[in-house]
Parts: sequence; structure tokens; C-alpha cells
Amino acid sequence: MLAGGVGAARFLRGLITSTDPASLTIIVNTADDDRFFGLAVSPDLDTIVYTLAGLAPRGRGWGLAGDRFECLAALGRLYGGCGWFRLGDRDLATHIYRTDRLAAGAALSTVTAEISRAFGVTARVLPMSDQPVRTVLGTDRGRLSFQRYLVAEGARPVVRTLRYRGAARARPAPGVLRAIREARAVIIAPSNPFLSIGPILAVPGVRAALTARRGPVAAISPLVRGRAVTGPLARLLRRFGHPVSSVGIARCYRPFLDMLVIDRRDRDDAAALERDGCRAIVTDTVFSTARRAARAAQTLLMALEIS
Ligand code: FO1
Repeated sequence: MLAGGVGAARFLRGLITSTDPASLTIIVNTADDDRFFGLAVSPDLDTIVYTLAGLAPRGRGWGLAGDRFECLAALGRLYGGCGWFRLGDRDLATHIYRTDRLAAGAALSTVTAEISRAFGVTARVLPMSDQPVRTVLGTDRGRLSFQRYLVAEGARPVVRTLRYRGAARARPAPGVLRAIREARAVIIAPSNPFLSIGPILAVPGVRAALTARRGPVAAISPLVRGRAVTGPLARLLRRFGHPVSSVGIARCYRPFLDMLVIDRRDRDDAAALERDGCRAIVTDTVFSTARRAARAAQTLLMALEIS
């Protein structure tokens, strides 16, 4: 699975009830990574690991359920009002560990494997790259890092340009290309194609590996009735000239996409998708509960003939 953060985690919660997590490789976006108080934070990697460990909060999706923010409050006293990115007390342990290990020269993929093991996660969680790639947005509020755009500014600024800084110099992390080549199926999670999946596709070699694959590549649409389940997706589709519909989502994944899972309310898009050479799988794609995500995962695995 190619995955971003919260949206991907919601689907993943369902997928692991229908398939053995140890059979999964999850290639995760790292272009949302950032530094806070000098700590290396990888939000999407942590959201996936915490979700697989059953420790992510149901609603919010990120951080650790029940976490408190005492340390952040104490940091606020010292730094003066900089707690806009809410790092919980137990979540901070992960960032301290990652920062320490990276400073010792360990690769992000090595550290991610150590953190996964420590949380009892049996799926293989791979960063898309061990080299830094950062999503930078050119907006009417100036150039913004991803977390400043999404969290500090609430995704309100008008996006004019989008860059994955460092992508050209990055290499796929160890195991990424082989997993894409050898997997019985590749599933692109219901994440934002521009902000979460785009950086993964921008790592040299990834698109080519997806296009060269013999097995199927499926995606789950993060849009329902032209509206994103969360976040600024509709505006980004419009800004970059795609239809604000499941057809627009499929176009983001040309030419390697074989099938797209769409919501029942978007069943009318099926014909247009088939004309675009993309098979439509119609089901319920609002994964508000693990049960709903599990049903969608079952439907997709059957369509992929790996249930
Ligand atoms: N998202 C927010 O909207 N507000 C936050 O304060 C916040 C803190 C946070 C801390 C750790 C972490 O792993 C994720 C966090 N997120 C927060 C989510 C994060 O911004 C997004 O999940 C990803 O970067 C995009 O999916």
C-alpha cells in the first residue's frame, strides 16, 4: 500500500481485519516530515505505525489515544506560544528516539523498522525515501511548509504552486521498488493525490516501477460526491486542472491505475472511468468505523482476487 496519513490509516484499520498484516508492505509519504523543538517528526510514518499498533485515537487519527500535552505546555512557557503542532507526551518519546537515532547516523528506514518493532507492528512500514523530501506550497500567504499550511493555517491559504523539494535527489528507500514490483497488488490509499501520494510518485523510479508492474494497481478515491472526506483536495484538483470527481482522481494516477474504488454516491462516474480505461469498484468509502473500512477492504481484495 502507498499511504499518506490519517485517510490511509482509516482504510488500513479495515484492511488488517481482512488480511494478515505481516503480508503487507506500506510505503509511506515522508514529505510532511518537519522539525519541532529540534525533534525529527514523521507524521505519516507515526500515524501508520500507531494505527497498526491499535494506539491511534479513533476520531483525530494522529498521535496516541489518551496522550496528554504537559510537556508541550511547559515548552510553551519557554518558547512562548509555539504549540500549534500538538505533540503529545508519549508521542514525544517517538520523536526523541528518532532524532537520537538519526543523529547517530541511522537511516530513516532503519529507525522506522526499530519503532515498528517496538510497537509490535508486524507489517513492513517503509519510508518512501531515506533522503529528505519536503512538500512546499506557494500560496497567497507566501511559501509555506506542509504542516504550517495544513495545521497552522488550516489549509485556508490559496495554493498556487506545489513542490516536493529534494525529490529529484532522493532515492527509493531499501525494499520500496522490490515491493512495488513483487506485490500481488498495489493499493493506493484514500490519501490526497497531490499532498500525500504525489511525493511518493515523485521519488525517481517509483512511477516507472508502478507502470512496469504486471499485477494490478488499485486506488481508493478520497472524494465522495466531489467532496474530500477531509482536507483541501477539491481545491487542489481544480487548481491543477483535474475534474473534481473520481475521474479526476484516476487521472492523477495515469497510466498505471487499473481500478478505482468509488463511493455508491459516485456510481454515475463508473462509465466515465471505464472509458478512461479504469475499472470502477462501487462500495461504501466513508471509513468512519473499522467495520465499514473492513467491508470496503473485503470488496477490493475480492476484485483483486486476493481475498
Ligand atoms: N494535525 C493537526 O491538524 N493538528 C495538529 O496539531 C497535529 C499534530 C500532529 C502531531 C503528530 C503527528 O504525527 C501528526 C499530527 N497532525 C496534526 C497530523 C498531521 O499534520 C497530518 O496527519 C499529516 O501530516 C498529513 O496527513
